Amino acid sequence: MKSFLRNYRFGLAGALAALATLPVTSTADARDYVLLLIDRSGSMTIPSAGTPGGTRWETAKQLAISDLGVAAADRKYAIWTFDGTTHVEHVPFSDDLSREQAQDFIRSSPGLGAPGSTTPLAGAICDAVDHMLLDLPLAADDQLFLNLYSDGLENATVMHPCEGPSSPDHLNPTDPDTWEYKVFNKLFNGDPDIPGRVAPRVVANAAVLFDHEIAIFADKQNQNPSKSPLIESLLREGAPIPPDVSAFPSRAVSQLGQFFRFIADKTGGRYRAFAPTSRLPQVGDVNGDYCVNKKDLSLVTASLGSSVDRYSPLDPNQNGVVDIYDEETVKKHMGQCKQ
Ligand SMILES: [Ca+2]
Ligand SMILES: [Ca+2]
Repeated sequence: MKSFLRNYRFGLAGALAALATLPVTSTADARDYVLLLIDRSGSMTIPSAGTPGGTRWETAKQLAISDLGVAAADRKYAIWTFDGTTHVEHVPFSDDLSREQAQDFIRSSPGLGAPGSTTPLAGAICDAVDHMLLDLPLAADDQLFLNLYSDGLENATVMHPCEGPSSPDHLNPTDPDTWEYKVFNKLFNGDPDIPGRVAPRVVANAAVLFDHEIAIFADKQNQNPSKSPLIESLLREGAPIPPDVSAFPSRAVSQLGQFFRFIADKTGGRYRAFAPTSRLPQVGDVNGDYCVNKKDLSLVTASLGSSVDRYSPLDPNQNGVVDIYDEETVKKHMGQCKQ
């Protein structure tokens, strides 16, 4: 089993490495499809001190609004949430909202509604991938982005091809019963039951709203399991506590975040983790100082035309090239800072 896992990972790594050596083929008429998938489960009501509004839910919405500030040649948006046992399609691609209209929708009331209930994470990811792969009039150069905002523990996907128990460490894609295995496969090749060995079509950008307390308290679960914030968040969702969760060591809880890192890394996307006190990113900031100023513009201007990895901060629109739209993103947010 371990050798299979090793081969699986090396196979993907090899495919991605081969892709990285290819010339960038982005064309002027290529279109981006960005599906924002936001966790609306009950645990998203947990306080998040760094955010105006004060909850993970508000943080997730602010991150989505910020990510919508990225300029691109031709970009279409869909906005989904998930809770209960399925996803909710608030804005379909066919509405053809501008990025400003999409931002306004998220800010609006009732907009995305309010969080509550359980977390059908696996089914929501798989449904989103299916929608993009099967329902869109895709051209070869079109890019597909799945922007996921979640605090992330699957506990409610039922009667679904991606249904399954949690992997004990959330990182073992070789156990064909688990939801992680099925989500990996769905992202990598469109089929939840066939291990991915080809370059993924969908780029997953994963933002995880993480609570360091979970890892700290998880070590003490055997002594006082009811005090675990992770378990309390599940109880808040009205979800049963899966046996593997009640037995989580802190290492494994940390690997919950690793699941999101894994899907982002292996699909060429971005992984970001936010603790309750984390500063949120400033769109247009390419040097990591949380402000947009002439330094950012100089960095982008000096690199115009350069090929970069899609997770490079110099490439906000993630098309693998520092282009005039990246420059536009910086200019549009000039002077803005995140505290
Ligand atoms: Ca900056
Ligand atoms: Ca770019």
